[in-house]
Amino acid sequence: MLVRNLQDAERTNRRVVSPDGNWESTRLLLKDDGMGFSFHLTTIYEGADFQMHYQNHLEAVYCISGEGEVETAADGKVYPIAPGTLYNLDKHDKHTLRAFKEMKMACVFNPPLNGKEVHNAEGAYELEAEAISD
Ligand code: 9YT
Repeated sequence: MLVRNLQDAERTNRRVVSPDGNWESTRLLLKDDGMGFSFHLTTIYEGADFQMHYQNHLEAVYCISGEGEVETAADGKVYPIAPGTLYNLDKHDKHTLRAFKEMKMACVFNPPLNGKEVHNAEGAYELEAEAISD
């Protein structure tokens, strides 16, 4: 059995702060844990408005708190985000995420992240990023 606590993890290098100033993410489960996915608690800062394109990953994102929207680039559709919303990038959808109020999100990535990923110029994560060490 593997048990971790968010407050404990936030005090380690599992907490990754994006250099773009849009978000931070505490990565509670990573590739090395062998679950086949990674699981993160992510904060999207109020006012964030940025594009992502996870060409190498699928991601499910569940909103715990806050308010915002996600827009898919291919068709311009805008989906409101509120507590209880789950959006899924099932087609590696290029998208823009906007936070009107700070949002707390639970995120699952397949394949799992290694640990230290931050977005590259295209808004994707590389597959061979460095792992974190506890
Ligand atoms: C919702 C989203 O994709 N935010 C960017 C951070 C990402 N969830 C992560 O690395 O945990």
